[in-house]
Amino acid sequence: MNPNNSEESEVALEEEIEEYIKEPPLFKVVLLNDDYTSMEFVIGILVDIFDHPIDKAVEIMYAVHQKGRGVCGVYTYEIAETKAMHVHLRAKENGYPLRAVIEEE
Ligand code: TYC
Repeated sequence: MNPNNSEESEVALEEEIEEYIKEPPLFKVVLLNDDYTSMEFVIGILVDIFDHPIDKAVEIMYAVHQKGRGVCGVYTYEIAETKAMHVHLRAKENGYPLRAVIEEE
């Protein structure tokens, strides 16, 4: 880039500003059904890790149970990754195979 070209530097500055103000990408945390994890355990996960009220947690759990998968929340990348990690840690501690995956919106 030519430092004496004000038009070029203006475009570069505009690009930099646009990058700075852009909303971060969002990621869904998707819970997967399995045949072994107890319904109560999944409801506990949805309440404790995803902050759903109990009635909503029951609704999501049944939707995942019936459809095979379901969104439990939408977050920025690090938060989505951390929540999925907590699901796996807690499932492992309790001997369940429960899985959560993250998908860009
Ligand atoms: N299918 C499980 C059962 O019948 C319940 C379940 C629901 C498991 C949702 C995982 O993400 C899940 N005990």
